[in-house]
Amino acid sequence: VPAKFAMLGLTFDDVLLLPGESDMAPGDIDTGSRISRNVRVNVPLLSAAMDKVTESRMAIAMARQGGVGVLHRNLSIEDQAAQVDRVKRSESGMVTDPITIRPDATLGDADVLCGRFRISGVPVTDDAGKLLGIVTNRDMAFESDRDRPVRELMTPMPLVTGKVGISRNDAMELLRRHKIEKLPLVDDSGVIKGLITVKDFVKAEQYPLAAKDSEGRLVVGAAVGVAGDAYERAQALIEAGVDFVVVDTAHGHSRLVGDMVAKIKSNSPVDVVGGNVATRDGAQTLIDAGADGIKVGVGPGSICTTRVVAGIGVPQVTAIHEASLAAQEAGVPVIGDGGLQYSGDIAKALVAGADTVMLGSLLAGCEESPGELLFINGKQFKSYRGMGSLGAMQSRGEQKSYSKDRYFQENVGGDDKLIPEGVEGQVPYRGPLGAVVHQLVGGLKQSMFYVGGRSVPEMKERGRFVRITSAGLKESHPHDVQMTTEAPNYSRR
Ligand code: RVP
Repeated sequence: VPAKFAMLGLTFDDVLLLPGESDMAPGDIDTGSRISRNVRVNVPLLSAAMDKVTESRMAIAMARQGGVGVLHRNLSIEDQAAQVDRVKRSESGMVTDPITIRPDATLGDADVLCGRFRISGVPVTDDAGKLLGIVTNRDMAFESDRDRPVRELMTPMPLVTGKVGISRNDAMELLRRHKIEKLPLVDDSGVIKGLITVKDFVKAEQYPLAAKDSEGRLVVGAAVGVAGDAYERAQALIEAGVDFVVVDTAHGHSRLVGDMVAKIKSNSPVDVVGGNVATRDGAQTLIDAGADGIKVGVGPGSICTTRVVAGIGVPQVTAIHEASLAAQEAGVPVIGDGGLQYSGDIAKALVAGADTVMLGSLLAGCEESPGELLFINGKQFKSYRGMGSLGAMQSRGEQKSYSKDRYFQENVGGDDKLIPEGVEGQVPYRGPLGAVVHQLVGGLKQSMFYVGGRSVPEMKERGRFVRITSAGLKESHPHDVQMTTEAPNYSRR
Protein backbone atom coordinates (compact mmCIF):
# COMPACT_ATOMS: atom_id res chain seq x y z
CA VAL A 1 0.00 0.00 0.00
CA PRO A 2 1.52 3.34 -0.96
CA ALA A 3 1.90 5.93 1.78
CA LYS A 4 -1.16 8.12 2.31
CA PHE A 5 0.80 11.28 1.66
CA ALA A 6 2.88 11.17 -1.51
CA MET A 7 5.84 13.39 -2.37
CA LEU A 8 5.80 17.17 -2.34
CA GLY A 9 4.31 18.54 -5.56
CA LEU A 10 6.20 21.30 -7.32
CA THR A 11 5.22 23.56 -10.17
CA PHE A 12 6.90 26.05 -12.49
CA ASP A 13 7.03 28.87 -9.94
CA ASP A 14 8.60 26.56 -7.34
CA VAL A 15 11.76 25.91 -9.32
CA LEU A 16 14.48 27.53 -11.40
CA LEU A 17 17.06 25.94 -13.69
CA LEU A 18 20.68 25.97 -12.59
CA PRO A 19 23.07 27.64 -15.00
CA GLY A 20 25.38 24.89 -16.24
CA GLU A 21 28.69 24.79 -18.04
CA SER A 22 28.09 25.83 -21.61
CA ASP A 23 30.56 25.68 -24.47
CA MET A 24 28.30 26.61 -27.34
CA ALA A 25 26.92 29.62 -29.12
CA PRO A 26 23.17 30.22 -29.05
CA GLY A 27 23.22 29.53 -32.81
CA ASP A 28 24.20 25.87 -32.27
CA ILE A 29 20.91 25.06 -30.66
CA ASP A 30 18.43 22.55 -32.10
CA THR A 31 14.89 22.74 -30.73
CA GLY A 32 13.58 19.71 -32.65
CA SER A 33 11.67 17.08 -30.70
CA ARG A 34 9.11 14.30 -30.88
CA ILE A 35 5.37 14.59 -30.20
CA SER A 36 4.95 10.84 -30.22
CA ARG A 37 6.90 7.81 -31.37
CA ASN A 38 6.81 8.77 -35.07
CA VAL A 39 5.85 12.44 -35.27
CA ARG A 40 8.64 15.03 -35.26
CA VAL A 41 8.47 18.79 -34.91
CA ASN A 42 11.12 21.48 -35.18
CA VAL A 43 9.98 23.52 -32.21
CA PRO A 44 8.58 21.67 -29.18
CA LEU A 45 5.22 23.43 -29.06
CA LEU A 46 1.62 22.26 -29.56
CA SER A 47 -1.45 24.47 -29.58
CA ALA A 48 -4.17 23.14 -27.29
CA ALA A 49 -7.18 21.15 -28.54
CA MET A 50 -9.59 23.85 -27.37
CA ASP A 51 -12.38 25.59 -29.26
CA LYS A 52 -10.89 29.03 -28.59
CA VAL A 53 -7.37 27.98 -29.57
CA THR A 54 -7.01 25.48 -32.40
CA GLU A 55 -8.95 25.26 -35.63
CA SER A 56 -7.37 24.88 -39.06
CA ARG A 57 -6.06 28.43 -39.23
CA MET A 58 -4.09 28.06 -35.98
CA ALA A 59 -2.95 24.56 -36.96
CA ILE A 60 -1.58 25.85 -40.26
CA ALA A 61 0.20 28.72 -38.52
CA MET A 62 1.64 26.42 -35.83
CA ALA A 63 3.01 23.92 -38.34
CA ARG A 64 4.56 26.71 -40.40
CA GLN A 65 6.39 27.88 -37.30
CA GLY A 66 7.72 24.36 -36.75
CA GLY A 67 5.29 23.16 -34.07
CA VAL A 68 1.89 21.56 -34.46
CA GLY A 69 -1.76 22.28 -33.72
CA VAL A 70 -4.16 19.75 -32.25
CA LEU A 71 -7.62 20.41 -33.70
CA HIS A 72 -10.29 20.56 -31.00
CA ARG A 73 -13.21 18.14 -31.00
CA ASN A 74 -16.11 20.35 -29.90
CA LEU A 75 -17.66 20.16 -33.37
CA SER A 76 -19.12 17.55 -35.71
CA ILE A 77 -16.99 14.77 -37.15
CA GLU A 78 -17.42 16.16 -40.68
CA ASP A 79 -16.30 19.64 -39.66
CA GLN A 80 -13.26 18.39 -37.79
CA ALA A 81 -12.23 16.10 -40.66
CA ALA A 82 -12.66 19.01 -43.10
CA GLN A 83 -10.26 21.02 -40.96
CA VAL A 84 -7.65 18.28 -41.14
CA ASP A 85 -8.12 18.32 -44.88
CA ARG A 86 -7.64 22.07 -45.02
CA VAL A 87 -4.35 21.88 -43.13
CA LYS A 88 -3.07 19.02 -45.26
CA ARG A 89 -3.90 20.88 -48.47
CA SER A 90 -2.72 24.27 -47.31
CA GLU A 91 0.84 24.08 -48.43
CA SER A 92 3.41 21.62 -49.57
CA GLY A 93 5.81 21.05 -52.33
CA MET A 94 2.83 19.65 -54.20
CA VAL A 95 -0.88 19.11 -53.65
CA THR A 96 -1.27 15.39 -54.27
CA ASP A 97 -5.02 15.20 -54.55
CA PRO A 98 -6.06 18.61 -55.84
CA ILE A 99 -9.57 19.95 -55.61
CA THR A 100 -11.09 19.96 -59.11
CA ILE A 101 -14.30 21.19 -60.67
CA ARG A 102 -16.44 19.92 -63.58
CA PRO A 103 -16.91 22.10 -66.70
CA ASP A 104 -20.69 22.28 -66.17
CA ALA A 105 -20.39 23.74 -62.69
CA THR A 106 -21.14 27.46 -62.39
CA LEU A 107 -18.82 30.32 -61.58
CA GLY A 108 -20.69 30.60 -58.29
CA ASP A 109 -19.70 27.00 -57.48
CA ALA A 110 -16.08 27.76 -58.30
CA ASP A 111 -16.19 30.80 -56.01
CA VAL A 112 -17.51 28.78 -53.11
CA LEU A 113 -14.84 26.13 -53.62
CA CYS A 114 -12.04 28.69 -53.71
CA GLY A 115 -13.36 30.38 -50.59
CA ARG A 116 -13.76 27.17 -48.67
CA PHE A 117 -10.26 25.91 -49.36
CA ARG A 118 -8.64 29.36 -49.54
CA ILE A 119 -7.29 28.75 -53.01
CA SER A 120 -7.09 31.07 -56.00
CA GLY A 121 -7.96 28.69 -58.82
CA VAL A 122 -9.14 25.18 -59.66
CA PRO A 123 -8.25 22.69 -62.40
CA VAL A 124 -11.25 21.67 -64.51
CA THR A 125 -11.57 17.95 -65.24
CA ASP A 126 -14.04 15.47 -66.66
CA ASP A 127 -15.53 12.70 -64.53
CA ALA A 128 -12.51 10.50 -65.12
CA GLY A 129 -10.10 13.16 -63.88
CA LYS A 130 -8.81 14.14 -67.32
CA LEU A 131 -7.57 17.72 -67.30
CA LEU A 132 -9.70 20.02 -69.51
CA GLY A 133 -8.53 23.44 -68.35
CA ILE A 134 -8.11 25.67 -65.35
CA VAL A 135 -10.25 28.42 -63.89
CA THR A 136 -8.59 31.04 -61.67
CA ASN A 137 -9.45 34.28 -59.91
CA ARG A 138 -8.38 36.16 -63.00
CA ASP A 139 -10.95 34.37 -65.15
CA MET A 140 -13.66 35.04 -62.62
CA ALA A 141 -12.91 38.59 -61.48
CA PHE A 142 -14.51 40.43 -64.40
CA GLU A 143 -17.56 38.23 -64.86
CA SER A 144 -20.68 39.26 -63.01
CA ASP A 145 -22.95 36.43 -64.18
CA ARG A 146 -22.33 33.82 -61.48
CA ASP A 147 -24.51 31.30 -63.32
CA ARG A 148 -22.23 30.99 -66.32
CA PRO A 149 -20.66 27.56 -66.64
CA VAL A 150 -16.99 27.15 -65.89
CA ARG A 151 -16.35 25.76 -69.39
CA GLU A 152 -17.03 29.19 -70.93
CA LEU A 153 -14.53 31.03 -68.76
CA MET A 154 -11.75 28.56 -68.08
CA THR A 155 -8.41 28.64 -69.82
CA PRO A 156 -8.74 25.40 -71.82
CA MET A 157 -6.10 22.83 -72.66
CA PRO A 158 -3.40 22.85 -73.89
CA LEU A 159 -2.00 24.22 -70.63
CA VAL A 160 1.55 24.13 -69.39
CA THR A 161 1.69 20.94 -67.36
CA GLY A 162 4.33 18.82 -65.68
CA LYS A 163 4.79 15.07 -65.40
CA VAL A 164 4.21 13.34 -62.09
CA GLY A 165 7.50 13.19 -60.19
CA ILE A 166 8.89 16.41 -61.66
CA SER A 167 11.71 17.90 -59.59
CA ARG A 168 11.31 21.06 -57.57
CA ASN A 169 13.76 22.92 -59.77
CA ASP A 170 12.17 21.84 -63.05
CA ALA A 171 8.75 22.84 -61.76
CA MET A 172 10.07 26.22 -60.67
CA GLU A 173 11.65 26.71 -64.08
CA LEU A 174 8.34 26.00 -65.88
CA LEU A 175 6.43 28.38 -63.62
CA ARG A 176 9.05 31.07 -64.22
CA ARG A 177 9.39 30.62 -67.96
CA HIS A 178 5.66 30.70 -68.63
CA LYS A 179 4.88 33.27 -65.92
CA ILE A 180 2.11 31.07 -64.54
CA GLU A 181 1.01 30.53 -60.95
CA LYS A 182 -0.20 26.95 -61.11
CA LEU A 183 1.33 23.88 -62.67
CA PRO A 184 -0.98 20.86 -62.96
CA LEU A 185 0.81 17.51 -62.95
CA VAL A 186 -0.65 14.85 -65.23
CA ASP A 187 0.02 11.22 -66.06
CA ASP A 188 0.45 9.78 -69.57
CA SER A 189 -3.28 9.73 -70.26
CA GLY A 190 -3.74 13.34 -69.19
CA VAL A 191 -5.36 12.57 -65.84
CA ILE A 192 -4.54 15.12 -63.16
CA LYS A 193 -2.39 13.73 -60.36
CA GLY A 194 -1.12 16.82 -58.59
CA LEU A 195 -0.74 20.55 -58.59
CA ILE A 196 2.21 22.80 -57.84
CA THR A 197 1.73 26.49 -57.07
CA VAL A 198 4.07 29.48 -56.89
CA LYS A 199 2.54 30.32 -53.53
CA ASP A 200 3.77 27.03 -52.08
CA PHE A 201 7.29 27.65 -53.27
CA VAL A 202 7.35 31.11 -51.76
CA LYS A 203 5.93 29.81 -48.49
CA ALA A 204 8.47 27.03 -48.31
CA GLU A 205 11.16 29.69 -48.33
CA GLN A 206 9.32 31.84 -45.82
CA TYR A 207 8.91 29.04 -43.28
CA PRO A 208 12.16 27.09 -43.28
CA LEU A 209 11.30 25.37 -39.97
CA ALA A 210 7.81 24.22 -41.00
CA ALA A 211 6.83 20.82 -39.60
CA LYS A 212 6.06 18.59 -42.58
CA ASP A 213 5.13 14.99 -43.26
CA SER A 214 6.98 12.71 -45.67
CA GLU A 215 5.01 14.17 -48.59
CA GLY A 216 5.85 17.74 -47.69
CA ARG A 217 2.44 18.54 -46.22
CA LEU A 218 2.05 20.36 -42.90
CA VAL A 219 1.79 18.15 -39.82
CA VAL A 220 -1.45 18.23 -37.84
CA GLY A 221 -3.01 16.40 -34.89
CA ALA A 222 -6.63 16.12 -33.81
CA ALA A 223 -8.47 15.25 -30.62
CA VAL A 224 -11.10 12.57 -30.08
CA GLY A 225 -13.00 11.55 -26.95
CA VAL A 226 -14.11 8.22 -25.53
CA ALA A 227 -17.91 8.36 -25.72
CA GLY A 228 -20.45 7.85 -28.50
CA ASP A 229 -18.93 7.92 -31.97
CA ALA A 230 -15.39 8.73 -30.81
CA TYR A 231 -13.99 5.74 -32.70
CA GLU A 232 -15.77 6.76 -35.93
CA ARG A 233 -14.38 10.25 -35.41
CA ALA A 234 -10.85 8.86 -35.17
CA GLN A 235 -11.38 6.89 -38.39
CA ALA A 236 -12.66 9.97 -40.22
CA LEU A 237 -9.67 12.02 -39.06
CA ILE A 238 -7.25 9.33 -40.14
CA GLU A 239 -9.02 9.09 -43.48
CA ALA A 240 -8.59 12.87 -43.88
CA GLY A 241 -4.85 12.52 -43.36
CA VAL A 242 -4.25 13.48 -39.73
CA ASP A 243 -0.72 12.69 -38.49
CA PHE A 244 -1.69 11.71 -34.96
CA VAL A 245 -4.84 11.33 -32.91
CA VAL A 246 -5.08 12.44 -29.29
CA VAL A 247 -7.51 10.63 -27.00
CA ASP A 248 -8.25 13.80 -25.10
CA THR A 249 -9.80 13.54 -21.63
CA ALA A 250 -9.41 15.07 -18.18
CA HIS A 251 -8.69 11.65 -16.64
CA GLY A 252 -6.52 9.43 -18.81
CA HIS A 253 -5.94 6.90 -16.05
CA SER A 254 -9.35 5.34 -16.62
CA ARG A 255 -10.35 2.17 -18.38
CA LEU A 256 -12.38 4.00 -21.03
CA VAL A 257 -9.32 5.92 -22.17
CA GLY A 258 -6.98 2.94 -22.19
CA ASP A 259 -9.58 0.95 -24.15
CA MET A 260 -10.03 3.73 -26.70
CA VAL A 261 -6.27 4.10 -27.18
CA ALA A 262 -5.96 0.35 -27.71
CA LYS A 263 -8.95 0.23 -30.07
CA ILE A 264 -7.75 3.05 -32.33
CA LYS A 265 -4.21 1.73 -32.15
CA SER A 266 -5.27 -1.77 -33.22
CA ASN A 267 -5.78 -0.72 -36.84
CA SER A 268 -4.28 2.72 -37.14
CA PRO A 269 -1.50 3.78 -39.47
CA VAL A 270 -0.97 6.92 -37.37
CA ASP A 271 0.29 7.58 -33.85
CA VAL A 272 -2.16 7.67 -30.95
CA VAL A 273 -1.49 9.92 -27.95
CA GLY A 274 -3.35 9.33 -24.67
CA GLY A 275 -4.12 11.65 -21.77
CA ASN A 276 -4.23 13.37 -19.49
CA VAL A 277 -2.41 11.75 -16.60
CA ALA A 278 -0.37 13.16 -13.72
CA THR A 279 1.26 10.12 -12.13
CA ARG A 280 3.74 7.43 -13.05
CA ASP A 281 1.04 4.74 -12.80
CA GLY A 282 -1.27 6.73 -15.05
CA ALA A 283 1.43 7.05 -17.70
CA GLN A 284 2.29 3.36 -17.41
CA THR A 285 -1.34 2.35 -17.95
CA LEU A 286 -1.53 4.30 -21.20
CA ILE A 287 1.82 2.95 -22.36
CA ASP A 288 0.56 -0.57 -21.68
CA ALA A 289 -2.53 0.24 -23.77
CA GLY A 290 -0.20 1.06 -26.67
CA ALA A 291 -0.05 4.87 -26.58
CA ASP A 292 2.65 6.44 -28.78
CA GLY A 293 2.70 9.59 -26.68
CA ILE A 294 1.55 10.57 -23.19
CA LYS A 295 -0.08 13.89 -22.38
CA VAL A 296 0.43 15.10 -18.83
CA GLY A 297 -1.54 17.65 -16.83
CA VAL A 298 -4.39 17.39 -14.37
CA GLY A 299 -5.49 20.78 -13.19
CA PRO A 300 -2.63 23.14 -14.18
CA GLY A 301 -4.55 24.91 -16.96
CA SER A 302 -5.13 28.64 -16.61
CA ILE A 303 -8.89 28.18 -17.12
CA CYS A 304 -9.12 24.93 -15.15
CA THR A 305 -10.92 24.50 -11.82
CA THR A 306 -10.52 20.72 -11.40
CA ARG A 307 -8.15 21.26 -8.46
CA VAL A 308 -10.70 23.28 -6.54
CA VAL A 309 -13.93 21.67 -7.72
CA ALA A 310 -12.67 18.11 -7.24
CA GLY A 311 -9.57 18.71 -5.13
CA ILE A 312 -7.61 16.69 -7.69
CA GLY A 313 -4.30 17.24 -9.42
CA VAL A 314 -0.53 17.25 -9.22
CA PRO A 315 1.55 20.43 -9.56
CA GLN A 316 2.81 20.32 -13.11
CA VAL A 317 6.59 20.00 -12.76
CA THR A 318 6.20 17.01 -10.47
CA ALA A 319 3.47 15.52 -12.66
CA ILE A 320 5.68 15.72 -15.77
CA HIS A 321 8.62 14.25 -13.92
CA GLU A 322 6.62 11.34 -12.50
CA ALA A 323 5.01 10.47 -15.85
CA SER A 324 8.35 10.74 -17.62
CA LEU A 325 9.80 8.03 -15.36
CA ALA A 326 7.45 5.52 -16.99
CA ALA A 327 7.58 7.07 -20.46
CA GLN A 328 11.33 7.35 -20.76
CA GLU A 329 11.77 3.69 -19.97
CA ALA A 330 9.33 2.81 -22.75
CA GLY A 331 10.75 5.30 -25.26
CA VAL A 332 7.43 7.14 -25.41
CA PRO A 333 7.50 10.97 -25.62
CA VAL A 334 5.73 13.16 -23.05
CA ILE A 335 3.67 16.27 -23.75
CA GLY A 336 3.52 18.69 -20.80
CA ASP A 337 0.02 20.17 -21.12
CA GLY A 338 -1.14 23.33 -19.35
CA GLY A 339 0.00 25.85 -16.79
CA LEU A 340 2.74 27.54 -18.80
CA GLN A 341 2.82 31.31 -18.47
CA TYR A 342 6.29 32.31 -19.67
CA SER A 343 8.91 31.03 -22.10
CA GLY A 344 11.03 29.91 -19.13
CA ASP A 345 8.28 27.45 -18.22
CA ILE A 346 8.86 25.61 -21.52
CA ALA A 347 12.47 24.97 -20.53
CA LYS A 348 11.43 23.89 -17.03
CA ALA A 349 8.90 21.44 -18.50
CA LEU A 350 11.56 19.90 -20.75
CA VAL A 351 14.05 19.51 -17.93
CA ALA A 352 11.31 17.94 -15.78
CA GLY A 353 10.96 15.27 -18.48
CA ALA A 354 8.66 16.56 -21.22
CA ASP A 355 9.58 16.32 -24.91
CA THR A 356 7.10 19.01 -25.97
CA VAL A 357 4.57 21.31 -24.31
CA MET A 358 0.97 22.18 -25.10
CA LEU A 359 -0.17 25.80 -24.78
CA GLY A 360 -3.63 27.26 -24.31
CA SER A 361 -3.70 30.72 -22.74
CA LEU A 362 -0.36 31.74 -24.26
CA LEU A 363 -1.81 31.25 -27.77
CA ALA A 364 -5.52 32.05 -27.33
CA GLY A 365 -4.80 35.75 -27.87
CA CYS A 366 -3.24 35.24 -31.30
CA GLU A 367 -4.78 36.49 -34.50
CA GLU A 368 -5.02 32.90 -35.77
CA SER A 369 -7.11 31.58 -32.86
CA PRO A 370 -10.84 31.18 -33.50
CA GLY A 371 -13.09 33.95 -32.31
CA GLU A 372 -13.56 37.68 -32.62
CA LEU A 373 -11.34 40.42 -31.34
CA LEU A 374 -12.98 42.15 -28.35
CA PHE A 375 -12.51 45.83 -27.50
CA ILE A 376 -12.89 46.62 -23.83
CA ASN A 377 -11.96 50.04 -22.42
CA GLY A 378 -9.75 50.70 -25.40
CA LYS A 379 -7.82 47.44 -24.97
CA GLN A 380 -7.97 44.42 -27.27
CA PHE A 381 -8.79 40.92 -26.06
CA LYS A 382 -9.80 37.51 -27.36
CA SER A 383 -12.11 35.17 -25.53
CA TYR A 384 -10.72 32.00 -24.00
CA ARG A 385 -12.51 29.25 -22.07
CA GLY A 386 -11.96 25.82 -20.59
CA MET A 387 -13.41 22.86 -22.46
CA GLY A 388 -14.99 21.93 -19.12
CA SER A 389 -16.60 25.36 -18.70
CA LEU A 390 -20.37 25.62 -18.88
CA GLY A 391 -20.11 27.54 -22.15
CA ALA A 392 -18.10 24.81 -23.85
CA MET A 393 -20.15 21.90 -22.46
CA GLN A 394 -23.62 23.32 -23.13
CA SER A 395 -25.24 22.69 -26.47
CA ARG A 396 -26.68 25.84 -28.00
CA GLY A 397 -29.55 25.34 -30.46
CA GLU A 398 -28.09 23.72 -33.55
CA GLN A 399 -24.66 23.64 -32.05
CA LYS A 400 -24.16 20.43 -30.14
CA SER A 401 -21.43 20.19 -27.49
CA TYR A 402 -19.01 17.30 -27.80
CA SER A 403 -16.75 18.28 -24.91
CA LYS A 404 -18.82 16.91 -22.03
CA ASP A 405 -17.23 13.48 -22.26
CA ARG A 406 -13.80 15.05 -21.72
CA TYR A 407 -15.06 15.35 -18.14
CA PHE A 408 -17.04 12.10 -18.27
CA GLN A 409 -20.34 14.01 -18.02
CA GLU A 410 -22.18 13.02 -21.19
CA ASN A 411 -24.97 11.33 -19.21
CA VAL A 412 -25.63 13.72 -16.36
CA GLY A 413 -29.19 14.37 -17.51
CA GLY A 414 -29.40 17.76 -19.14
CA ASP A 415 -27.15 20.76 -19.50
CA ASP A 416 -28.39 22.30 -16.25
CA LYS A 417 -26.96 19.34 -14.33
CA LEU A 418 -23.39 19.76 -15.57
CA ILE A 419 -20.56 20.19 -13.05
CA PRO A 420 -18.13 22.59 -14.73
CA GLU A 421 -14.39 22.14 -14.23
CA GLY A 422 -13.36 25.23 -16.10
CA VAL A 423 -14.12 28.93 -16.49
CA GLU A 424 -14.75 31.34 -19.35
CA GLY A 425 -12.76 34.51 -19.81
CA GLN A 426 -10.49 36.50 -22.08
CA VAL A 427 -6.81 37.09 -22.68
CA PRO A 428 -5.00 40.12 -24.14
CA TYR A 429 -4.75 40.19 -27.94
CA ARG A 430 -1.21 39.25 -28.97
CA GLY A 431 -1.16 39.69 -32.76
CA PRO A 432 0.11 37.09 -35.22
CA LEU A 433 1.32 33.72 -33.93
CA GLY A 434 4.71 34.12 -35.64
CA ALA A 435 5.77 36.91 -33.29
CA VAL A 436 4.52 35.04 -30.21
CA VAL A 437 6.34 31.83 -31.15
CA HIS A 438 9.46 33.84 -31.92
CA GLN A 439 9.56 35.08 -28.31
CA LEU A 440 8.69 31.69 -26.81
CA VAL A 441 11.30 29.80 -28.82
CA GLY A 442 13.82 32.62 -28.34
CA GLY A 443 13.40 32.36 -24.58
CA LEU A 444 13.74 28.59 -24.74
CA LYS A 445 16.97 28.87 -26.73
CA GLN A 446 18.39 31.30 -24.19
CA SER A 447 17.56 28.77 -21.50
CA MET A 448 19.24 25.96 -23.44
CA PHE A 449 22.34 28.11 -23.71
CA TYR A 450 22.36 28.78 -19.95
CA VAL A 451 21.87 25.10 -19.14
CA GLY A 452 24.35 23.92 -21.74
CA GLY A 453 21.89 21.71 -23.59
CA ARG A 454 22.31 21.80 -27.36
CA SER A 455 19.20 19.76 -28.07
CA VAL A 456 15.98 18.83 -26.29
CA PRO A 457 17.32 15.41 -25.23
CA GLU A 458 20.52 17.03 -23.97
CA MET A 459 18.46 19.62 -22.11
CA LYS A 460 16.47 16.86 -20.41
CA GLU A 461 19.63 15.08 -19.41
CA ARG A 462 21.73 17.99 -18.23
CA GLY A 463 19.15 20.32 -16.67
CA ARG A 464 18.99 20.55 -12.87
CA PHE A 465 16.54 22.46 -10.69
CA VAL A 466 16.90 24.55 -7.59
CA ARG A 467 13.78 24.78 -5.48
CA ILE A 468 12.87 28.30 -4.45
CA THR A 469 10.73 30.01 -1.83
CA SER A 470 8.16 32.75 -2.27
CA ALA A 471 10.93 35.25 -1.56
CA GLY A 472 12.89 33.71 -4.43
CA LEU A 473 9.91 33.96 -6.74
CA LYS A 474 9.48 37.62 -5.82
CA GLU A 475 13.12 38.20 -6.64
CA SER A 476 12.67 36.45 -10.01
CA HIS A 477 10.08 38.90 -11.29
CA PRO A 478 10.86 42.57 -11.84
CA HIS A 479 10.69 44.20 -8.41
CA ASP A 480 11.12 47.58 -6.79
CA VAL A 481 10.63 49.31 -10.08
CA GLN A 482 7.69 50.73 -11.93
CA MET A 483 7.67 49.26 -15.45
CA THR A 484 7.23 52.02 -18.01
CA THR A 485 7.49 50.07 -21.26
CA GLU A 486 5.85 46.77 -22.04
CA ALA A 487 8.21 43.94 -22.94
CA PRO A 488 7.11 41.58 -25.74
CA ASN A 489 7.76 38.53 -23.54
CA TYR A 490 6.77 39.69 -20.09
CA SER A 491 3.70 40.92 -18.31
CA ARG A 492 2.74 40.53 -14.69
CA ARG A 493 -0.18 38.06 -14.33
P1 RVP B 1 -3.20 26.72 -20.30
O1 RVP B 1 -2.10 26.70 -21.32
O2 RVP B 1 -2.67 26.92 -18.90
O3 RVP B 1 -4.26 27.71 -20.64
O4 RVP B 1 -3.85 25.26 -20.28
C1 RVP B 1 -4.38 24.64 -21.43
C2 RVP B 1 -4.81 23.23 -21.08
O5 RVP B 1 -5.81 23.23 -20.07
C3 RVP B 1 -5.44 22.44 -22.21
O6 RVP B 1 -4.52 21.93 -23.14
C4 RVP B 1 -6.20 21.34 -21.47
O7 RVP B 1 -5.39 20.24 -21.12
C5 RVP B 1 -6.58 22.03 -20.18
N1 RVP B 1 -8.00 22.38 -20.17
C6 RVP B 1 -8.82 22.67 -21.20
N2 RVP B 1 -10.03 22.93 -20.70
C7 RVP B 1 -9.93 22.80 -19.39
C8 RVP B 1 -10.99 22.95 -18.41
O8 RVP B 1 -12.09 23.39 -18.72
N3 RVP B 1 -10.73 22.59 -17.18
N4 RVP B 1 -8.68 22.48 -19.07
